[in-house]
Amino acid sequence: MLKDQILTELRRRKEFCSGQALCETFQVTRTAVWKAIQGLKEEGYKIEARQNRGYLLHSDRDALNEKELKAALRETAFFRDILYFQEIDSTNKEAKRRAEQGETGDLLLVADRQSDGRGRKGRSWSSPSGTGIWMSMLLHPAVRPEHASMITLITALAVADGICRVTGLDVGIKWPNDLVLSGKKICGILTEMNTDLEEIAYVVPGIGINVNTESFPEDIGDVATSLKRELGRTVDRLPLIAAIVEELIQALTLFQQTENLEQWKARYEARLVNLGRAVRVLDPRGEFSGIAEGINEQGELNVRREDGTFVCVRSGEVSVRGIYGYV
Ligand code: BT5
Repeated sequence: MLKDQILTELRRRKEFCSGQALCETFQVTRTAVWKAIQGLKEEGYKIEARQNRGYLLHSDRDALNEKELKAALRETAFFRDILYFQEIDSTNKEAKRRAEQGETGDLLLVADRQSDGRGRKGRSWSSPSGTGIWMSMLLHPAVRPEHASMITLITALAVADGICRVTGLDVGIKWPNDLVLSGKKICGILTEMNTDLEEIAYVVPGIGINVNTESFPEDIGDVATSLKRELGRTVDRLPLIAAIVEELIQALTLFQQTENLEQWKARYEARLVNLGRAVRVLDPRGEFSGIAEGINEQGELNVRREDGTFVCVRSGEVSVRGIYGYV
């Protein structure tokens, strides 16, 4: 395809390349070149056009599209397919739709923008274009339904490890589903599933990461941060997605064999920002306060209540708030 040929040529040249030269190289018209360039821009490539000089491709490591994504993810065999959407309502919703329509393979779905991104309990998740990683997996794991909630914790740890590997940032985990830096949220995880008593039909862990966000909507300005804000520089999304997906594949493969968190407990607790801190458990059956003392092998948060009794708090049932602010 002309688009691919032009992309390869611009990459090779690493400097301005005139429209005329491209026409001659590929034996096509100016209009065809112009159209191909527009197409590449729509796919997210940053191509500068200057009069008398032609076209220049700026670093394209951040261009998100299906081809780049598949190229960046070496170990694609884990997923039956990798899907990219420039815009979609929500990657979680799309994953569930595909499952309900009969998709039996595992999928990775990545979007540049979500028009209706969601958090837990239908809360909205800000997912603008060009700055974040909004992705979901459609999984059909061979694990018992009561063990599925551990997938959220495993996902959180894998994402934290991936971010740390690429950026060096020491990402914390707020049990069970938030990643935090400087006491603010950089990532949220929403795991949805369809199970009956006997088996899991499918699980959809959805991951939202603020990567290069500079300013947030007013209502989340105090609680949200991004990797760029914390690092003071832009982070390319593609290598980050690749590192995170690698961690996820490793962890999920191992989890299906063990179905408990024994292997992860120590590493999870090392990142756990709640550890040793006061938490308020927002249990619909009655709120209570205590000190978070770590997790058990089922992924429950161990909380010592003020009266000295010990409670294992299951994820999915409750929210946990730090008594002093967000964490
Ligand atoms: C979450 O919910 O943290 C889960 C977020 C999951 C998002 C991913 S993106 C890909 C996939 N597709 C989806 O539609 N969802 C998943 P929760 O713990 O309920 O937190 C939601 C709250 O976080 C909101 O009520 C806001 O206060 C705040 N919030 C919204 N957008 C945010 C953002 N971009 N960064 C940080 N905080 C945000």
